[in-house]
Amino acid sequence: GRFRGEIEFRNVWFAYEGEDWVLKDVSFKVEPGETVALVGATGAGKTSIINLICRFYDVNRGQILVDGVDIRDMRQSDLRRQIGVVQQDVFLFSGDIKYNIRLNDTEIDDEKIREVARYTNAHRFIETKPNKYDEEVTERGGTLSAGQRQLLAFARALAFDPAILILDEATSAVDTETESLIQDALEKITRGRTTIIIAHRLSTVQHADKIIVLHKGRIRECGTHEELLEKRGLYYKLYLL
Ligand code: DGT
Ligand code: MG
Repeated sequence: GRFRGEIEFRNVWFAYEGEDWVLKDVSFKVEPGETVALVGATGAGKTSIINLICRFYDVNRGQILVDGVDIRDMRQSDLRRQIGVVQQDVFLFSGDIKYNIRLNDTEIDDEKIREVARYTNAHRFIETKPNKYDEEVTERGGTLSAGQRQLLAFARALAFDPAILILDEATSAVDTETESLIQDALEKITRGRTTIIIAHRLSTVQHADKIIVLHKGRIRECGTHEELLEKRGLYYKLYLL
């Protein structure tokens, strides 16, 4: 069945093969349906947290639980369906637009593909292509602009109606027109899902239920936008920049 979407890090330590600690004793909990923002300077460890939730890597010490279960005890296929990820770099496959939304999951039929493309505001640009949903793209994008690739990435991430949505700088490389299309869809897209947002622009994270501030692999502060401003700590400094 569908996950509830609770995420918990318990004393997580992580290093990439043979290197220094990238995450040091990181603990936090995200309730189902909450929106949490991860902020911090470049190299602070934000994307590494995402890499661990998706099990691109495993923790060295500690535990990551989703709905109370250690993700190492879960099936990769469940994790893949229940966690939708949009990153700054979109990976495309040579094939048509439909394939790039559903990938190898043949249970996502044409109707479902259209539905999710409408939902994420990708449908409009797809309709402008000569072959519409059958338009061929290449790994490098072909006729698609950066913004169009990003809209496809949103459609792909949401195709399985995931309980958890992760956005890592998902709009930082797109044109302003695409950004407003994404912004328009964002409230609808994140409703009813646990959402983790990473964005350099702090204006997009200030409405999060909770903001986690990372500094050199450790959690330095955690709270709402107002609480963190009042604290006059690291978030306050980042916000003033
Ligand atoms: P950003 O995206 O520039 O704002 O930075 P973060 O906060 O996303 O940082 P992150 O997690 O990408 O990097 C944390 C540290 O880990 C940093 O020293 C670079 C290093 N690192 C990141 N990805 C990899 C990787 O794939 N392999 C290795 N060996 N190191 C990595
Ligand atoms: Mg990053």
